[in-house]
Amino acid sequence: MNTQDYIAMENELGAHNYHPLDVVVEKAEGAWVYDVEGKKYLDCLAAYSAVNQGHCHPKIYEVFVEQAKHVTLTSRAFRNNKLPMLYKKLNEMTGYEMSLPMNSGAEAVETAVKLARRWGYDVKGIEADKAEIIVATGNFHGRTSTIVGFSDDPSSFAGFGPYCHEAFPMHEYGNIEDLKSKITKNTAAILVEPIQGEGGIVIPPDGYLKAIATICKENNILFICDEIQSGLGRSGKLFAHYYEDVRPDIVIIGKALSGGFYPVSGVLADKHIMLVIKPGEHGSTFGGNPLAAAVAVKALEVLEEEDLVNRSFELGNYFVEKLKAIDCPKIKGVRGRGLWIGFILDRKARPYCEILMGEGILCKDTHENIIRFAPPLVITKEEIDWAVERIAKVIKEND
Ligand code: IF1
Repeated sequence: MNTQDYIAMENELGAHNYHPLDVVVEKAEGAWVYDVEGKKYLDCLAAYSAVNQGHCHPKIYEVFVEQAKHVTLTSRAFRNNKLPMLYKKLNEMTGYEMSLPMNSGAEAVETAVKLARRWGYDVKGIEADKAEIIVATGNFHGRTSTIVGFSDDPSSFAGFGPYCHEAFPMHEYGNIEDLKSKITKNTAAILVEPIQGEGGIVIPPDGYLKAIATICKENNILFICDEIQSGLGRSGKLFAHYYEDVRPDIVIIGKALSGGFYPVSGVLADKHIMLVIKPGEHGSTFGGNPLAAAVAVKALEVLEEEDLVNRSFELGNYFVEKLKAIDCPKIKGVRGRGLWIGFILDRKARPYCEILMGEGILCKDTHENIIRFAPPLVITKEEIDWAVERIAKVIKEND
């Protein structure tokens, strides 16, 4: 079968809930993927930052296969010898006293919502069923019906209601005065991405996160940071909120937590928050399974062993400077933190993604006119040079 055969089968038999590029990937390694015709592409999306460690990282693969020979899943009705090691690794690496493991990012966000509400009722004393969590315009936190219910993007929420909007007041991302105006006696938490990914790598004004932390402290409100995409090295620091030296009450992680081998996500918090959820009140069949835990420990170790966070910082700055040096009026701006870059055009970006695919670069547009460049953090300077040469050529030579 060739590319067209796979596409035809997918269109005939699969739900049409995506509009992917017409590339059929058969193999992937490091920063590169290979299609069914053997053509290679530099991956500048990294599965939306789930493969920060590079595709099919050999050390994570080794742990994945070895653990799969022992035990993969017992449910949480029993204990296993790998989950405590993940708790320990996350505690040592992040400083949070506890973690609660889940599978998808959305499940971890839902967990944070439940944790904050329960804390609001049991600790803050909010009236039953009145807890509010303030969210931001332009947010993306996943696709469950609760989560899309507090999105302001019609492509996420339209046609999937009804919703409980009063439970999720919305403030303008970056606008502290607007945020303050949304606080009530029922506010349990404020939930933000420290940098908005889907919004097109939107970096908030300096001091925004610090101001949220201060407001939360002054008003007995939990500060929740969704680091599912921005975390684990993507932004050039372990967490993007480190740029403002704040310590959120709850941090949500996922994606690169497994290096792309397995859905692993989680919530980090200290005991006085985490323990408001009692035994039997939350969980999932696969949450915290030994295969997920073993893979996640190794994925975190690889980030450290290969110094991928600093690599992201340094090579991200290099990539941004090279893109800014492209002299072309179609480019309205380049913004980013670490190897997480928004390339802003004055026109629709998707056609350029398709032309770039022909040049051997895979990337994804967002919000019409922005191309995201977010390669695996193992990319080399030479590969960045190779990519920028082609990006410049494609942007200049195509209207
Ligand atoms: C898709 C983008 C979309 C996330 C943040 C939670 C989640 C995500 C900050 C939910 C997931 C993924 C979903 C994926 C495409 C990608 C994405 F923002 F990264 F670009 F959709 F907007 N918080 N983001 O970024 O995690 O449940 O997906 O594991 O839906 O195709 P998930």
